[in-house]
Amino acid sequence: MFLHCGHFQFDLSRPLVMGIVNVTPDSFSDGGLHLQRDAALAHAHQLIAEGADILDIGGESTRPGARPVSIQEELDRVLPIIEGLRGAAVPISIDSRKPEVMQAAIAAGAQMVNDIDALQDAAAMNAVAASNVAVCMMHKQGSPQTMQAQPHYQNVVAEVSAFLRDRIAAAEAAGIQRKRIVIDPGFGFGKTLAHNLALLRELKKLTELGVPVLAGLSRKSMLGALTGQDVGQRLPASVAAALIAVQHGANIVRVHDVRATVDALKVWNAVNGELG
Ligand code: HH2
Repeated sequence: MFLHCGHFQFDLSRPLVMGIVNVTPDSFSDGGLHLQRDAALAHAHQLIAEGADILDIGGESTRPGARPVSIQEELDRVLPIIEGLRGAAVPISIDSRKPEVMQAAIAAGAQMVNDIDALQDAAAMNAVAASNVAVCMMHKQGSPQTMQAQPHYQNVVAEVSAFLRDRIAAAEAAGIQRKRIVIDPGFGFGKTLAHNLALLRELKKLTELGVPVLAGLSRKSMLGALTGQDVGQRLPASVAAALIAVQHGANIVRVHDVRATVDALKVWNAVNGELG
């Protein structure tokens, strides 16, 4: 299986690590845009040195109950980082659900769009279709403000899979080739602990849709629920979750702790896949 992100190509014979670079005031010392830019760029370069295969740049927190950010505010946060990473050794993904931000990010050099709304906005679909970038389409139930209120499914795995199948079809109909498409069950996005565990246990079912599967479990509250650890103490649980996701078919893991995840996957690769 292949993934084309702009001029980057991955053959997916080994799992990829997507490193998270948050450019939100709460994620770095709140010292204004300039300091924020320098801190985010330094962090991005560190993640590349640690072995990240893709960097995911986000300017809006999607945590349950998070405050929405204006288009301009999001652009002011992410564009300087994307521009600063032009020519980097790895593709840059823009984590946004705003078509205007996607478009500006692509123009600034992003090679992937990570959309938690799965391109359900026609303008977002068009922005990706009109380019050669990859896209990650994620499932969620409800909006980040309300999604954890009362998630409900008859069969979470079947429903998430059906949704993602429809999104793949819609993207292909809009002219986005399969080799550019990634899907994601959206751990924690309108899901109880039991829903998240069912999705992780049966992640293989999503691989049957024939496109790469991305799993984002890093530091999530489900790991807090399982371990009793605060968000800053969830590294061991996050590495375990990433490995389990890969074991169950994930092609890409989206993580904060790149070095630890890369090391864990080296062990996985040596036993199960390609060496190195
Ligand atoms: N999770 C978050 C954000 N973006 N994108 C994809 N494709 N999959 C995910 O699971 C996913 C995502 C979580 O958002 P946030 O609360 O902003 O935390 P962070 O970006 O630090 O993970």
